[in-house]
Amino acid sequence: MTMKTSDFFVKRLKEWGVTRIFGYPGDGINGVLGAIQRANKAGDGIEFIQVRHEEMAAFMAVGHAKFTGEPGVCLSTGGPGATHLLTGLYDAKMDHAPVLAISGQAETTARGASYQQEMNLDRIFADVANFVQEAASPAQVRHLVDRGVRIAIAQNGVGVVILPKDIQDEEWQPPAHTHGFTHSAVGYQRPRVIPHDCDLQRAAEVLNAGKKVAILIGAGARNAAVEVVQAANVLGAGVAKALLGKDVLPDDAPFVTGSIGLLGTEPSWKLMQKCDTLLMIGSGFPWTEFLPPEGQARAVQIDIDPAMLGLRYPCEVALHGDATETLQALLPLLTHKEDRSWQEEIARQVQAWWQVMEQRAMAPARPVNPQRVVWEMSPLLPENAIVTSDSGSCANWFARDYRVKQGQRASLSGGLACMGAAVPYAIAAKFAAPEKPVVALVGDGAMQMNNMAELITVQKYWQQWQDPRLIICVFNNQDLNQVTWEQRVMEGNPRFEASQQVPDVRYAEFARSLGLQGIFVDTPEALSTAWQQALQADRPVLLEVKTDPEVAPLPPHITLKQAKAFMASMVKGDRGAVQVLSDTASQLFHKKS
Ligand SMILES: Cc1ncc(C[n+]2csc(CCOP(=O)(O)OP(=O)(O)O)c2C)c(N)n1
Ligand SMILES: [Mg+2]
Repeated sequence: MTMKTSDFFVKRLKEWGVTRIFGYPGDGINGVLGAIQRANKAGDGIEFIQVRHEEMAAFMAVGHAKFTGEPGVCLSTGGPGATHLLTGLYDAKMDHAPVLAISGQAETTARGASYQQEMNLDRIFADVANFVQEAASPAQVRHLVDRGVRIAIAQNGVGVVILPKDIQDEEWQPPAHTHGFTHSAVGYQRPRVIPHDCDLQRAAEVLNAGKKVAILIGAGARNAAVEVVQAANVLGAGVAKALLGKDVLPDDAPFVTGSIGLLGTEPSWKLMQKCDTLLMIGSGFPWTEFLPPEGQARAVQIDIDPAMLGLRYPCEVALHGDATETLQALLPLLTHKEDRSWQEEIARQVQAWWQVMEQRAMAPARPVNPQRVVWEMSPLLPENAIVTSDSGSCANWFARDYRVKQGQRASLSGGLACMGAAVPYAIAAKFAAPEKPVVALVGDGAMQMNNMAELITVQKYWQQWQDPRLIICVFNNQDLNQVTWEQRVMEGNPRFEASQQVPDVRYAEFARSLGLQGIFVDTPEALSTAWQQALQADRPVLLEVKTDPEVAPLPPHITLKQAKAFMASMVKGDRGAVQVLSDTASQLFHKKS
């Protein structure tokens, strides 16, 4: 029986286990959409989720990959649809999430003719993709799917298949058994990647010699939580978490110091400043100023990606291996540290830090303290909740005030730190786990940029979700606040009204206009009830909170240089800064320089 190349393409995606595609149509990709439609009619299809913008489709594919471990798939027409995908694909690349992008293209007969919507898409995608190829003949399509998906999975990166319109509609031709054709296959099994015994031995020697061991984990330690806890116990270590590894370990373990970095905690900062030994597991955490100064600590690193080894700290032993298997092989070689004083000191700091967090969250603000929004959410969240955060000051509160529990999942755009990912990630989470409640934390700027439009996608699909609870919590501070603070603290400039102020929008009302529930909060006392209401709702909820832009997302430590720059911005006539001075001065000046 003959079939179109697009029908074969969809069939092959099915064979790879693809069940859902996030995308947006256009004439450049209509052949493939027709094939999805035919497959669905035959009862053997792929679910197509229509988004508002292709960038959001790519973010959803990333969210799917992060929350399921399966490759996420997004689709666009050629030209503008393809360029819209690009930012989301960079999110996949930078957070090592496997994503396949399918893009349309002008007809092969029009290529090179400056035709409408015709671009050299393979060049556009070349930097972001681990594999990119435009089809020029139906016989190619089999290996393009196979390579695109396999490389995306195996390299935790981006595969892009570009299909010109005419190829999609041509009769499918299997590759001939003759010169000039290739015969590819479906399927990929992850290998065991374990370092040699001699290298494990060297690593154990370094770790056993240390008296003050710090462990840093990232998303690469996701399946190794049990082994990380065992290692921390044996070594008497503290464990700090890079942001993408926030949900790898719950925050209730006494030696878990929480997030690290500018958005991190003081115990994580101290852990790194005082340790004599560092064990990094599955993390590409970029800000090396938050790691021990070079020479202070002897270091061991474990990473499945050799490109990440020896990159952030000069480790003595760099182990190329899977986190779980490598730790399992390493654990029997470690000796139990008798002296527990280092870990006990860390536990004391962690305990004290949670009190600081509570005090900061409960401090009065005008009108609502944004830290309190997340602080009040945290204990109310069910143990199967998934939390996403956008980029902006809410990422600070997500990092510090959200006390993640065992079983919860959480993520955000980490490496790219791109605005606009929270709602599409949350939508992808709802499709991947419709039985779980999902919360997205979003700033008003990010809401206006593109998250707001995706509320329409929520409205379109929410009734399909077994558990309809999806809470989009908007921090309405009428400011691009994270950057306002960067302008103040990093540059020493006062807030620049023209670039920072964002219009006041009625987010809760907008949600209501779509048939979703809208809750508006402008007093701190109402927060707890609002969260409870949202968590009991029978439909998605937009929880809009009027938050105070003058609550500083202070880094865990602040350098004297930054403090001086901050002070300079005050005297240059920054109105908000005068208000904030009294609140933050004490936090600033008992920090190290
Ligand atoms: C696409 C993109 N553009 C710009 C930035 C720089 N940026 C980071 S946070 C931020 C402010 C976000 O404002 P909002 O969403 O209102 O959150 P707030 O910080 O006010 O809580 C900006 C502009 C970015 N990360 N991504
Ligand atoms: Mg804002």
